[in-house]
Amino acid sequence: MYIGFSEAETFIRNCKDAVIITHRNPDGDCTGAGFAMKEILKQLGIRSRVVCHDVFPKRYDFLTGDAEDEDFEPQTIIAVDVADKKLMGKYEEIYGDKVQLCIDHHVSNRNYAEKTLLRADAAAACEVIYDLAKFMGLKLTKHCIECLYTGIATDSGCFRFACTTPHTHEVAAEMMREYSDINFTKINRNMFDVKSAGRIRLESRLNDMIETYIYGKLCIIAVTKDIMEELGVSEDELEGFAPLTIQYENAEVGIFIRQRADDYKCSFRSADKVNVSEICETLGGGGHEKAAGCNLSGDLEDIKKQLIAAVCRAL
Ligand SMILES: [Mn+2]
Repeated sequence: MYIGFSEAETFIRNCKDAVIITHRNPDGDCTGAGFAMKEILKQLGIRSRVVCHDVFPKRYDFLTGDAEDEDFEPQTIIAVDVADKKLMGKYEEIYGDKVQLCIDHHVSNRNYAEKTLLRADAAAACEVIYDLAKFMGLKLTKHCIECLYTGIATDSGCFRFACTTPHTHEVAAEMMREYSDINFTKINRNMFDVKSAGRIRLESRLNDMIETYIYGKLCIIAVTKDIMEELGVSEDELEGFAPLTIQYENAEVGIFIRQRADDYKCSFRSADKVNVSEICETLGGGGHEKAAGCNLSGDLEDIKKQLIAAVCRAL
């Protein structure tokens, strides 16, 4: 059931001992949303812990903090930025059918939770949480704002992607005005400019690996386990490279493929007109109009053929 802010507020104020679930392959938005939510609940005197199928990447250490989680039997299950319970990974089995409140911004949200606060026009789940906290009249902590700002900045590609609305800028402006002691420039530098030596080497290697199809309208980069091993990079270091696939001036669609234990994760990007969420839905995935994904298993060359055919149909 879809709910609005006031019902979400009632739920949050009355919940206790919460588990907050984020999606696998955590990005800045689900990490920020999870830990902002934890901070908000703490402010309300409610215990919670944030869980994720994967380990949160090191660059989000400033959001996750190092406080030990309290041990409690959860009474409340909340999901943030999780469009589909499948994205919970190992937590799907435990909590997948028990989510009481989902806060999300994906058009493709599967409505798997008892109550869903969905704002498909928000640039990030963090933008929804900020609006909700404002609605609730809460004065957020500095750390909470750092979490929320990071989620909005990362999901909007530093306020460049089409999901960025006037309201997104207004939220960021409000944050900067009211929390002048936060180093927003540093957050953006760390999220967008700072790279490990391995990542820099990887980026140049990935640029060399761009394959073009359909008269250059489709660009694919496929990273196999062998290449990861050769470059000495871990899987979480491959986050955020999908935009490389739409750098070419003629590119309409880009697909960044990475090999995982038993399948290939395919991240789609649209340069302008093509709705990649629709393409991904035909392949069992989903996401946003301009950024979506799906997971395919089998032989890499066969997968590429399947992807090229799907993009061809959409062009
Ligand atoms: Mn998000």
